[in-house]
Amino acid sequence: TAQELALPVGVTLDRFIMHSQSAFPYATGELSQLLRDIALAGKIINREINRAGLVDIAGGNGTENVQGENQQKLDIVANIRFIRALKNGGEVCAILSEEDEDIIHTGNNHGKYVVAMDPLDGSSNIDVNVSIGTIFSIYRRVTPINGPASIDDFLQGGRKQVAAGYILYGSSTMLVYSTGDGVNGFTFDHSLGEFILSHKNICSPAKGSIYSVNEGHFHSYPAFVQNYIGQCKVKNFSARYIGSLVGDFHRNLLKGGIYLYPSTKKDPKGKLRLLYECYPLAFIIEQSGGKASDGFGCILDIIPTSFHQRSPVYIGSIEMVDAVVKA
Ligand code: AHM
Ligand code: MG
Repeated sequence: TAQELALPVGVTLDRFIMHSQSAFPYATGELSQLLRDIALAGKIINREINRAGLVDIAGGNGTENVQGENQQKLDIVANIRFIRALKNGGEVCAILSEEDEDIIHTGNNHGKYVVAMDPLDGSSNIDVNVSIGTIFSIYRRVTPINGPASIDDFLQGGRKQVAAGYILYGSSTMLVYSTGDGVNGFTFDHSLGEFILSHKNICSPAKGSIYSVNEGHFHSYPAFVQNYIGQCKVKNFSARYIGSLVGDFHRNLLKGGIYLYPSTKKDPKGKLRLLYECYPLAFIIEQSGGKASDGFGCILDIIPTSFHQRSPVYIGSIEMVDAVVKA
């Protein structure tokens, strides 16, 4: 496997992708190219985010950006940039985005892949200079090549993902992804303009002592979740909640912990979206040895029915996820 083809930390993402390609079940290179396109989109969004604090100043001057677009909110900008990168890359025939009701046809009908994504997650943190992220999920299309993509390409189910990952725009910018052969993390080196392999073969610790949940909604959570939060307090666990799924997930992946977004009385399916928030992170957590549940079964086994459907999610260290379900 690619993990066995040892590559040292410090190699570039391009080198890593090239090296791993030989281990892909279908080594035609298209998935490799698609991963490079996503990395490029991540770099572009990273650039936009880094100057976000200046946008209002520029906007005040009535300026437009280089493409002649009016200055827009960052999540919209990220959506546009991502779609453009995937269109130009050519491997993707259609995209599902949190920002758009319907799927977006790229015009690349020969493309073998579809991508579901949340281009900029953690919207409440965008304007206050706190970590945000991009989440993506990749499927091989099931509709015939050279024709249009359809809903069937996106509703294949979480186990059919061929790759998934996220980009975290934090104190460093990181790309973390899996093609079903373990999880690897790459840190963006600004001076080189490259993602560098920094976190090789990430393994989710089986136990943890961090819990991440919006406790303000405690009284509307199901009894088992309230019980579990109670257990965390008895055990003196640390509460850590950024309100950016990617950031909270990433911390818990590295340190051991659980992220919870339960159902509430008002939102029986919780808040997070199955196709481009829960599935991709569930893919990553399982690939790293952790677990993702909706309180009943594995997130990846949920049968999808619509583009923007929601699901409760309990995700992270395997023993913690098992404990919440039993609580
Ligand atoms: P968004 O897609 O509108 O940004 O919402 C998703 C975000 C997650 O990143 C975060 O974990 C969660 O919403 C926070 O929600 P809440 O403010 O209800 O705790
Ligand atoms: Mg989101």
